[in-house]
Amino acid sequence: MTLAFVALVSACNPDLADGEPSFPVMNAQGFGAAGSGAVSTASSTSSSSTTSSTGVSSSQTNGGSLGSGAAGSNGSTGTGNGTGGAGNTTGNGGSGSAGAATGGGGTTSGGAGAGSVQEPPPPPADAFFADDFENGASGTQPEGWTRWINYSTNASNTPSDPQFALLDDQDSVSGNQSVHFHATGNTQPAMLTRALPPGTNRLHLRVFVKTSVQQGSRTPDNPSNHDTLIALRATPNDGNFELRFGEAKGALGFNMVGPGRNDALAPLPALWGSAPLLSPDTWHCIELEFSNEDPDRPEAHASVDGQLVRSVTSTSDWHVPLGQDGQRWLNGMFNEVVLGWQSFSNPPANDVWMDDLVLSGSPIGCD
Ligand SMILES: [Ca+2]
Repeated sequence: MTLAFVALVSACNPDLADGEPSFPVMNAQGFGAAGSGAVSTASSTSSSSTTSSTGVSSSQTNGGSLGSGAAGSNGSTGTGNGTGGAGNTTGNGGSGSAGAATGGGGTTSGGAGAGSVQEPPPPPADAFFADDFENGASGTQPEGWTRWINYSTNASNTPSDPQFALLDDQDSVSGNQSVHFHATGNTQPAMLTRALPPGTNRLHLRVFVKTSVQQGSRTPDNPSNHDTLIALRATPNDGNFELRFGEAKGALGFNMVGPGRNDALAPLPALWGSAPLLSPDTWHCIELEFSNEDPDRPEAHASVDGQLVRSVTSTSDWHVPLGQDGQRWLNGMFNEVVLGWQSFSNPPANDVWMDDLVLSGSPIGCD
């Protein structure tokens, strides 16, 4: 809570294979200091009847006791039909609600920029896993997860390690804790993995993420190519067969490795370095959807704070041609879900916090 470049450069550091070590609408959840209200916009769908106004949260601070919604404008005559914007959490927020209605100009009122933390919505009925990272003591590995740190499920995982993935009571969306991923070493992963139910071919994932390093809208450096926050993995304890979401050449996007996947990136080069982005040090709601119900038409979609930021629905959405085994690029990927941080960019170090993960067969939502 993301230009044009040379098209066929290697997706990764040419000296490093990926698998080789050497290497809530805006739902920021804030805690602490007061946040600022967001601006709501009002639009008229016709000149005579309906006014709708949708609150859009803008940037937020980390904290918020009380955000106030700003006034919308330009309500027109007619029936107010506004949608209350989410003043979720943090100090963000407010938003506009109803274009009011009578006779003359409609009005838009600032919505609730409530200072209290808004808990995420309950998981949908077909959710099969949720973790608010409240179980276990701060500084310990979350229960039910396997670590994948320094390319090993057996690596040390303590607060003094250069890479760790541990519960943290210093920040959270829900409750008092989140999971904190810390990485300092080049290309070294600080990650947790968890098996998916056998037979999964559609996955919706919702998680709140705060990253110290901005993701998206960054000029790709050399060898900057991709950073992973969330992934699907084909084989336990193997980072060489994955579909990843994070940053790809300075833009929010996907990267994949494995047979015929060719370290492909999405978006295409024309969008490398472009927005949207994950602003740093801010909680963002990330929603991913992966569908392989028709293996000939796999799809991956990513949304941030309720806005779709990237879709891959065709092999031509990848920046390089795929091999034969890559044509059905989601085949075999639904064995594990991976959370954390791994960077093939420069600098690679980062601190990432995540909270309120839900895995489901249907959309989950942010607020
Ligand atoms: Ca929590």
